[in-house]
Amino acid sequence: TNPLKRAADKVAQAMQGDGTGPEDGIPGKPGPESPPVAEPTEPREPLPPKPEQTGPDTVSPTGQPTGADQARMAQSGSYLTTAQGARLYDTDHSLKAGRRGPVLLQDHHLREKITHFDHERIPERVVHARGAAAHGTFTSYGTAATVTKAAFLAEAVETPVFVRFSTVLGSRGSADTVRDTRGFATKFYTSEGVFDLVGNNMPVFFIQDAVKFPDVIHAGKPHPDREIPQAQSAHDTFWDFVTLHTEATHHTLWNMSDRGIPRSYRTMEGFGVHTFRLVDAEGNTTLVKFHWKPKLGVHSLVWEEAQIINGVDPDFHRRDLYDAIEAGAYPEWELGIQTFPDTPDQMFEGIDLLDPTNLVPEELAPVQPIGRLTLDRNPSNFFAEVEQVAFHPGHLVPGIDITDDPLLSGRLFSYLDTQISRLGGPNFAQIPINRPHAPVNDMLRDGMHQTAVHRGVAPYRPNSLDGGCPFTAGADMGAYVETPVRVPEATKVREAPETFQDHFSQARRFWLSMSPVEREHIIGAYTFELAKCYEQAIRERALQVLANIDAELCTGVAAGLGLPAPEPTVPLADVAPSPALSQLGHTWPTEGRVIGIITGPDGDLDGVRAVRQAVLDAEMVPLIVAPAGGTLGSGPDAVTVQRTYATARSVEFDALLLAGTPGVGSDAYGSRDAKAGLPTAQQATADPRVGLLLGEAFRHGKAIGAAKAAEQVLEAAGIPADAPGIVLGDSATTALQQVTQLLGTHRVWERFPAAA
Ligand code: HDE
Repeated sequence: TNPLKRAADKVAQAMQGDGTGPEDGIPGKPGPESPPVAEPTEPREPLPPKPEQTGPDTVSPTGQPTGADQARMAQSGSYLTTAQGARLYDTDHSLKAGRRGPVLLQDHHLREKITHFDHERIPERVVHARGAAAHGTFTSYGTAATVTKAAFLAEAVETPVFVRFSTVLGSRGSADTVRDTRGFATKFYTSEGVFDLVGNNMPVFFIQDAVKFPDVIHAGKPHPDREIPQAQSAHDTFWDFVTLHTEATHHTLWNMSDRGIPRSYRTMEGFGVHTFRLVDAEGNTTLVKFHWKPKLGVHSLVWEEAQIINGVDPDFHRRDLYDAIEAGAYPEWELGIQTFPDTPDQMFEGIDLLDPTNLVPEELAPVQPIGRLTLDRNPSNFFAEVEQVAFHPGHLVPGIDITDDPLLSGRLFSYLDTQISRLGGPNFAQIPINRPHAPVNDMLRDGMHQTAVHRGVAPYRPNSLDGGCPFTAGADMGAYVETPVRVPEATKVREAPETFQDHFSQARRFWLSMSPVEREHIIGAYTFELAKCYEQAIRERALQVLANIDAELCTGVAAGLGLPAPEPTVPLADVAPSPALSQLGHTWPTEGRVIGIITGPDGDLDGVRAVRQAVLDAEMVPLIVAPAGGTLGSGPDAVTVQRTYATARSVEFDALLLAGTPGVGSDAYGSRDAKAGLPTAQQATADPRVGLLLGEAFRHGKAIGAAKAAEQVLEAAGIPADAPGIVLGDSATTALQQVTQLLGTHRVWERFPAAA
């Protein structure tokens, strides 16, 4: 018997649609004694590739359209093949000498499959390894056209973008809601080539000179001996470094503030950090700092919430971004610039613009909006897009230039270099997600993973054999021409400018700009992190740094550590607060916020339905929490339960509603016989998990709405009905309106002790 022949016959049979299933003797199929295997055997027409499977690019590295090629690469055919395109009849069994015999080395499919699998992983990013990303569009207002000739910033130009958010310290599989800086990197596929704005969610950096980057990262990463802790700054090496290297003081303070634990990527600001130089068509230059302002406002978690989420849902931010986009709640930011005259000293109001540990208060230089970013499409393949995207601060377009910020200079080297080991060679710009949408016509050739088939014989200039092509363009033809900035006559030194020596006044300004609750959170964060250090000397040194920022901060942390608060060693700077730095005191849109609707086994279904609809009408996300899964009620009006008491945790909700109150009144909440069906709130009272849900939400400053009669449930959870942010209405639906208003300020801030 020829197994191959029989397999081929089998497939032919299946194609005729007899559908009898596997037979005895087909290699890899069970024998007659085995039960039939339920496995599809009938090939069907391939599904058409999903639109997003065609990838974001429109041209190949050689300028050829790539659509057809990409569709070919999508997994969409009916027959499984090898990488060489040979059809396979079995992928479940190795080729063996007899059923119980040794596996044969000649099994190419086995070797190809395993070899490829063995090499599926690439090195993760040395920093910013953990991230999530989305596609979208940037639409410019044209307001920057007065200061830059960049084509994508002219009026009403739409530019496709890909944005990747990330943490810095953790590895690829680490949790999202750790205390850390977040990356906010945007790739603009402009008509003049790719522009990357590789920023963070904090406007300042730990170091002033790129040569220190390995130091700060080695200090922040897990200890080299035991490789712990993961994705944390709460350990000795980090605090050892940032207390010895006091230029890190300002950034560290940002990390210890609520900015270090964002509620969502959608509620983060982004900053270009460095000062950049914009150039207009006449060659006039303006210094700028880039800002991303989220439409939903800047919101953070509270520390306990962040820690719980790390266990309950380590993918919290990734999931949030993906879900929001799938739900059509497209995240939006406005891009803005602060502009400064390009003076020879590159100072503004006494602030050195080349020092990346400095920010310029918005009160001194307002952020002027120049365009809007909307993220509206999730990646279709995480590896191909999110993992392989390669950003670089040196990917610039005409009209945007760099300054001599020494941190930026080092980055210009690093980002190109790192891709060579991460993406396996110099041709990473040919990977679909990295391909410019502008035509590419370079003379770069060969190398690992070259996928272009270059034509012509003269990849050099000057040449006559290719007719002198390609030609270089002038600035009037859109070439990137560096701005002829004067470099002062100087002597080679390894030294920083005098103005880089002030390490505390900007930190003090940030501290003074915080509201009492935000200060309380900062004190809590420093106390937590330093208490996790083993070395007493490091704690003491950290207190000395804090004393040089502010006495209240220092004494607060010292009290928590049980140590004396030292006196400052530098005069405290006389700086004015910048109210724009505080996250409190504003009202924001609430769309996309998540409302937990808690109900009992026999909750008033109409009430639940009504409040669910009201939440949807308010463009928020209702999640029904019930004792068990499935649906509430039956038939077409049944309400799907999204979370059970066992799977719900307060941290995934922005506010809670106690819903389903049949026959509001004492009867509904107390005296009815359990067997007759417990009303909603009675069940809630009885279940400690609901008590925990309410207690946590209360502690974390979340609005809680309920029908008046649910007061007892709140009481049982230890929540006074007259506490701030507790809304009692005739029904949960009536309470919702006020709950939404409270959500506009993100949290019920009065509940935090500092506000009392
Ligand atoms: Fe980065 N940084 N960085 N960084 N950085 C990287 O590049 C580096 C700095 C930032 O989502 C790496 O492709 C040096 C500041 C983001 O793919 C690497 C210095 C800011 C991302 C690198 C800095 C950033 C990175 C690792 C000091 C905010 C993630 C993988 C001079 C303005 C991009 C990679 C993504 C990634 C080097 C400082 C932001 C090693 C040497 C300041 C958002 O090249």
